[in-house]
Amino acid sequence: MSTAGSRLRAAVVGGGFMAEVHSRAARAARAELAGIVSSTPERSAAAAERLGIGRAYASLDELLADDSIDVVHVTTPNALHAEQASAVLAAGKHVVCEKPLATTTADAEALVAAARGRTATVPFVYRFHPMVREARARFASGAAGRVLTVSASYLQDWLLASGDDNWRVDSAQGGRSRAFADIGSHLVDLVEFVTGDRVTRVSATKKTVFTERAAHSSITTEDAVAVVIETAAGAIGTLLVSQVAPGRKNRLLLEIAGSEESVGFDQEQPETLWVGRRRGSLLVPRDADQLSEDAARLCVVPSGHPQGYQEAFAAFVADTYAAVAGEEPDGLPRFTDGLRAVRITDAVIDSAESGTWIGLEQNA
Ligand code: SOE
Repeated sequence: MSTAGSRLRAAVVGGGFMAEVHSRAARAARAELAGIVSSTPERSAAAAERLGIGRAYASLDELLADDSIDVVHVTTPNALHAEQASAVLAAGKHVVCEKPLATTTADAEALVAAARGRTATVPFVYRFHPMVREARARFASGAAGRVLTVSASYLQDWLLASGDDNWRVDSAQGGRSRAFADIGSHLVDLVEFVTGDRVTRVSATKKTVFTERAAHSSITTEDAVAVVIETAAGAIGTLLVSQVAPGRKNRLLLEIAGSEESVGFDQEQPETLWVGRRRGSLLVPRDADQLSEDAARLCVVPSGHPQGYQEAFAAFVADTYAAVAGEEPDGLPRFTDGLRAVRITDAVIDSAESGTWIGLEQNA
C-alpha cells in the first residue's frame, strides 16, 4: 500500500475507451497512475504509451502482486468483471468496477460479499452531474412532492447499422442483456437515486434488430427495450432504452413528475434542470449559489463554463478515493448499487422473455 499521506496509487485493467476515461478521472482526483494491464503484454504496452502511464504489467497477477497499488479500476468486458474484481479484492486492494458489475445476479452477490470492509464502487457517474443532485434534493426536501410518474429514456445510435459491432453484442462477453445492462442500468439507477423510491415490478418487451453483425452472428442481445415500471411509492413509469436511435448519441432523458413539481434532466444538456409547475415552470441553471449543498459541491467551475461527462466521472472517482481515505461521500454508487442494477436487468429480460410482470424485492 502507498505510505500514509502520500498520493493514492491507482492501476487500470483494460486498454479501451473506458480505460482512458478512468485514467483521466484518476489523475484529476490526484492519484498516481502506477500501471496498466490489458489482454496481452503488447496491448498493455500500447495502452501505457497511449495513456501516458509509466508501467505496463505483463498480467493481472503481476499487477495484484504490487503492494504499492491501493486501488484498481476494472474496465474490461462485462464477463471478466466478476473474476477480475474478485481477484483485486482478494489481493487486499480497493476496486472500481465498470457497470454492469457482473453478468449474473449470483456473481454480483458474491462480489458484494467479497467487498465488505473495502471501498468498492461502480461508475453510475450520471449521479455526479450537479443538476441530477439538484433534482434529487427537490424530492428529498419535499419540494417536488410525492413521486407520481416517470418518463425516461436513454437513446444512442452507435449500433444503428448492421456493420456496427462491439464485444457488448456477444452474450458470451457482455452477458444475456446488452442495451439494458449497458445503459438501462444507468437510467434505472438514476430513477431510484433521484426519487429515493424503489422499482417493485417491471413489464418489458425487447427487440434485436440485427441477428447478424460485422463480427457476430446468431445475436440474441437486445438493441432496444421498453419497460413499464411500478414503484414502492405507487408511481408508474416508462423507460425506453435503445442503441439504434438515429441522431441520439448519448441522450439520457429523465422526467419525473411529483405531486408539486416535475423535474427534467437531459444528459446531453447537463447545465440546466427543468422544474415544471402548474404555474411558473422554470429552467434552473447550474449556479452553485442557487443550488442545494450537495449539488453545489460538485460545481468545479463557475456557471457559464459548461461542466460535462468527464467532470462527472472525475467527481465519482474523487468521491471513491475519499471513501478509500475513510470519508463517506453522499450518493457514492457502491457494489450494492451495482448488484441492484443487475437484479433489475435480470427482471427486465425475464419479463421480456416470459411476457409477464416480474417483481423485485425493495431492499435488495
Ligand atoms: C456505451 O454504450 C457507453 O460507453 C456505456 O458503456 C457507458 O456506460 C455510457 O456512460 C456511455 O456509453
